[in-house]
Amino acid sequence: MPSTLLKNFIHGRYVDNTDNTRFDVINPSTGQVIYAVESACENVLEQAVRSAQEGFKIWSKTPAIERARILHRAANILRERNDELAKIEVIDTGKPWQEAVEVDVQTGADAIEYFGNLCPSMMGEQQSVGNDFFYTRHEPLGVCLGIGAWNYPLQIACWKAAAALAAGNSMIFKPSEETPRGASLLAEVFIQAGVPEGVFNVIQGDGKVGNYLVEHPAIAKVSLTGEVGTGKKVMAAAAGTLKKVTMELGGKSPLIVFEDADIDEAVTAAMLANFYTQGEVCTNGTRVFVHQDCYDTFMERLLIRTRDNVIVGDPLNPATNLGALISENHMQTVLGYIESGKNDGATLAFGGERIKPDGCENGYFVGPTIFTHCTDDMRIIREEIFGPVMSVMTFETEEEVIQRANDTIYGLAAGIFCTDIRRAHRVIAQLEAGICWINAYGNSPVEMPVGGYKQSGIGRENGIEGLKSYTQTKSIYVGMDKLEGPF
Ligand code: TXE
Repeated sequence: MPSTLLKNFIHGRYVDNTDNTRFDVINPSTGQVIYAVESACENVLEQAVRSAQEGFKIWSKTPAIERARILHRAANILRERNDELAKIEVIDTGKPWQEAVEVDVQTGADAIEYFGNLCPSMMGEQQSVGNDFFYTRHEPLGVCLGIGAWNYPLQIACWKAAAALAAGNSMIFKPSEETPRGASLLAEVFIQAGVPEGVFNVIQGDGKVGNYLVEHPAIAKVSLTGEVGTGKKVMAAAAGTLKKVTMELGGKSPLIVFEDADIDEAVTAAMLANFYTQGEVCTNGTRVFVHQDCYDTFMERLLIRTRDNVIVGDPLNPATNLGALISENHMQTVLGYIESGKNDGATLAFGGERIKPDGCENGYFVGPTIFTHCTDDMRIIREEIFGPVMSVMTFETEEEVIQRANDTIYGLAAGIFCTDIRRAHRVIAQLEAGICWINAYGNSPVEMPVGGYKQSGIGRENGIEGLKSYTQTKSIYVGMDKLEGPF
């Protein structure tokens, strides 16, 4: 495949579109076009559906142990190609090499291995009812649609494909138009590992291309990772054919630091939850509530470590730990939020500027930014910024901070730092969030189901629950006595 033009991947090969629509992909750290992509036209989309239906017929009848074997091979190939694939993620997303080389490919491979392990464990139940009995079958759904966001392109494709394929489905995957390559490379790896043609197709394009398949009657389920607004559009479009949906959406999550917390760990968590992947992580703890009794110590250490330890630069430089935002538009959005924080009266305690690192002067970098003296009504407190912008507030009582933490339409994640174990479990049980951490932040092992409360999502990815979301249960009742009736 020439590196300058990426096409749609259908039935084991790259295919031409018939309307010549294309779009460019830009390296966020340089602002340069790196390759062009052919958008999927209607012909290509219908080809993808027919191919996925063919693939489903074969794959759903492939013994689970064989599906497991093939998925394990795919996981091993991903691990062998870790560095090559990580570099592609860095160039497409602008995220630091030091993250991608450790996280993006490995967490994708882990998911494929984990769901491969679960394959043969998928069993039905049986129960006697008098002389009769019933049993259940957990059957695949058919052709599923995965739609990815741009912050973890390969990982998101792996997380959706792993569960879908393990359950015996086929999947058509549309990556974000910002970061198309990772999913295509996964499709190549699956073919190399022995996944039959059509079981995992990759189509390219924007929301319109995605919407075509969301509305398509042959698609049984949609799994979206994206913004809340997109989730509402996709769910509405899916309603036309009553598709199953899994929605992994945005958040504005609280990170609560109690007065008995280990302050150094709490500072580490706050920096991870706001500056890792330059803040482009859905579960980020962007509302940092610090108890008034430890606020001064927390802020002193946070500012010193932000000044001394955050290195903004060329994402390919192993020393860089804060990379470029995904696009010029998104950089302007983040800078706009910073302006709104200042206009609303928050104190800009650190950063707030566009950065032009040596050699990356045309890249889309915003430095680590910290607001203090924020109030709950400010836009930077109510809306997802999806950039390296931390908003810090103080609180006095447990009841107060729980009420304020829950005062949001979102409910994706939450973190607590304290040493009083009773308080930790008492408070976390009252927080309206689906992914929670106590004295930790951001870890998301594939064994753990993840997903949001309230408007942050529907359903769960990963864990056994993630596998079940790609099956449907059939109950079969067997009459063992002569059937009688009143008619
Ligand atoms: O999302 P967008 P982005 C969230 C994160 C942030 C967002 C950033 O919180 O809100 O994702 O990613 C396609 N019909 N999460 O900007 O714009 C679009 O082409 C069908 C949460 O990419 O919503 C892209 O492929 N498809 C997550 C995808 O939707 C449509 C973790 C997402 O685009 C469409 C990571 C339409 N009408 C990021 N409109 C979690 N909770 O785990 C757009 N798309």
